[in-house]
Amino acid sequence: MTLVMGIVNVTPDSFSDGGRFLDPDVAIAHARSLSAQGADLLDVGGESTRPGADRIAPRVEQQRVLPVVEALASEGLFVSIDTMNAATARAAVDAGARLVNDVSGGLADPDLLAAVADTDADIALGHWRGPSSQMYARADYDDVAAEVAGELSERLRAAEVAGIPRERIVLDPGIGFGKRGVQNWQTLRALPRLTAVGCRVLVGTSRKRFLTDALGEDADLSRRDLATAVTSVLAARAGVWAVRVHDIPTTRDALAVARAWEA
Ligand code: PMM
Repeated sequence: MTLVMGIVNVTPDSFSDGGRFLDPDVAIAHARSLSAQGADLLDVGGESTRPGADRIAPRVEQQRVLPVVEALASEGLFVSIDTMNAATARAAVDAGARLVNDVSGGLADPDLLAAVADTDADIALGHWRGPSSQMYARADYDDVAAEVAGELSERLRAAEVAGIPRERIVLDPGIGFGKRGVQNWQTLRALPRLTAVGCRVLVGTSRKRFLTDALGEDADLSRRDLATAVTSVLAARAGVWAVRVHDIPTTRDALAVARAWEA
């Protein structure tokens, strides 16, 4: 059964919820409510990856996320840390995180893979072609599906060489990361190619801009949760392990309906 990962952005500037949960107590309360709504795991992030975003110091990132990770993990919740920094990954695992979610697939910080290898945590490796400040600088592909699968296989190999066994590795095609509109749809259509690699796969489409290709340019954020639920169901049918979403009830309902259809 596909798991639902709830998004907890402790940032001032994430594209759909920036600034809403910057206070740790507000972020913790939000995460608890996502859990009560049925999120299977909670992805806590302190650095926005919205297109154009600048990097922040790991110290600032840790001030934002560590109190939240610690509080949620101490309640027995399954916490993932969304970070590209080895030091933050290490500190978050010490605070109880069980999954390190690196959208850069270990490329942004050359120490991250070895840092995770030293722990018992799992790792999600995202497909990434450079920082958010230059999000679309390398969004050129001859065959986006093949290139995403090929580049992720290289990151998988790098993680294994660093000492992380395959059972602890999750692959993520990085929807919206270095990919423009149609390239995201082509990547999603080819998800079975990624699930065939044999690792667990994670997919995040939630509220992302490419959804307006289907909904129309004027589809604001409030109209994107249903579209997210549909793409999440289609991803589940392609065999993914988890979907990363903001709105838990809509996606959970959609997944339940799809399961009833298939039962
Ligand atoms: N997308 C965002 C942030 N973190 N992590 C993974 N594994 N996959 C994603 O697609 C992903 C991610 C950006 O979205 P947000 O700003 O709404 O959190």
